[in-house]
Amino acid sequence: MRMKAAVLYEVQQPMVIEEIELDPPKAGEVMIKMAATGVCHSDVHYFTGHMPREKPIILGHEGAGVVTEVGAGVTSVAQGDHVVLTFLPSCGRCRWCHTGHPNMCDLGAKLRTGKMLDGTSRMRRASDGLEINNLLLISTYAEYSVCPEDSVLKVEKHLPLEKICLLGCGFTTGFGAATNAIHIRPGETVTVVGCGGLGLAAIQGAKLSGAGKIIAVDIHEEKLTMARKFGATHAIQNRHDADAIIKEIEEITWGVGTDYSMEFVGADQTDETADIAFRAIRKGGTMLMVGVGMVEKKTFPITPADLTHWQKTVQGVLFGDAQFRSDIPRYIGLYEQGKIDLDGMVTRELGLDDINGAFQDVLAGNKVARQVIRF
Ligand code: CXF
Ligand code: ZN
Repeated sequence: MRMKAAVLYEVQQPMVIEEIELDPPKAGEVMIKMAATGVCHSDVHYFTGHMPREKPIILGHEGAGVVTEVGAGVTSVAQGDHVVLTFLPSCGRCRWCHTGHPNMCDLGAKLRTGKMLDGTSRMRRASDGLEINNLLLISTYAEYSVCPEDSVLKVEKHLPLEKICLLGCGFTTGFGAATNAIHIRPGETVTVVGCGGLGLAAIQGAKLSGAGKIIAVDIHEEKLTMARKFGATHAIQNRHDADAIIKEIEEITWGVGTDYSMEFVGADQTDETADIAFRAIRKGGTMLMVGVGMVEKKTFPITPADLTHWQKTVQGVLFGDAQFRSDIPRYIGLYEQGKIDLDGMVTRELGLDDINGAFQDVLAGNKVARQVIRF
């Protein structure tokens, strides 16, 4: 079948909206008519080349839609079902899926190829048959996605797909970091460095866990305003003076530092923001590294003594350490009770044709929490 999609041919060049020929799902795959997809900073890292990928490629890695067709052997969804698409499939059979960490599923090793799990592609340029790579098996910047059954989760039909699409990456990554990877006790203190979509979700997680002080740090004043709205008790503008920021955090925490910190920047400022997050925590505290960006650059600015003398822990977290088949339903429950705010995270809705402008707005950094493309 034919569909419209946004194709990236070269880094930092506008994506081209064009006709793509999409093959039907093979065994274990499903076809989804996309309803909505979020613009995540990781997509922008693929666009800028900070996270290299084979091109041409259709980006987009969080979404929601309706199943239109299923391949042989598919059992968990059927035509007409509503689903959330996630960027990390879970096979349910590997060691990691079996030990409570489907976010580390062995299928992750196959996500970089741009091909489906059988090594072939389902997408070709309609005009000449040129093969198009997929992103993380789901390529959601397209009217339809053919992806593995293992990448989708059935959800109830009354839910707004243009909001719950955030559960496929951004919200779950941030909220899960704050609520799965660490266990904040009521009254404990947290520093959140980087207050885009992920950071704001983490602030919601920290608040719901009963954190006593949630200190938001960001370059942009607008992001700090949003951070306060989602539960930050303190906001510090990052004017590239780490010493001043740490001094302020010490003042807020009676000279102790926070129990936890989370770093959500992961871009070319990581050496600065990781330094802030690391120094923000108290003796024996835990820092979570969640942001990704300059994946090939070594930026982590600490010495062994920084760890040992203060007995600090630094932990990486992927996809919020989430078990998406049980965590996403939990988050939906919290959303329906009004305990988490997905609606407020969506700062703007747009069409697929607006995608290049949406990426520029992410790069500008100050305007948006999450932009959602509706089909
Ligand atoms: C990332 C994590 C690394 C792979 C791409 C997606 N998470 C959030 O965007
Ligand atoms: Zn993402």
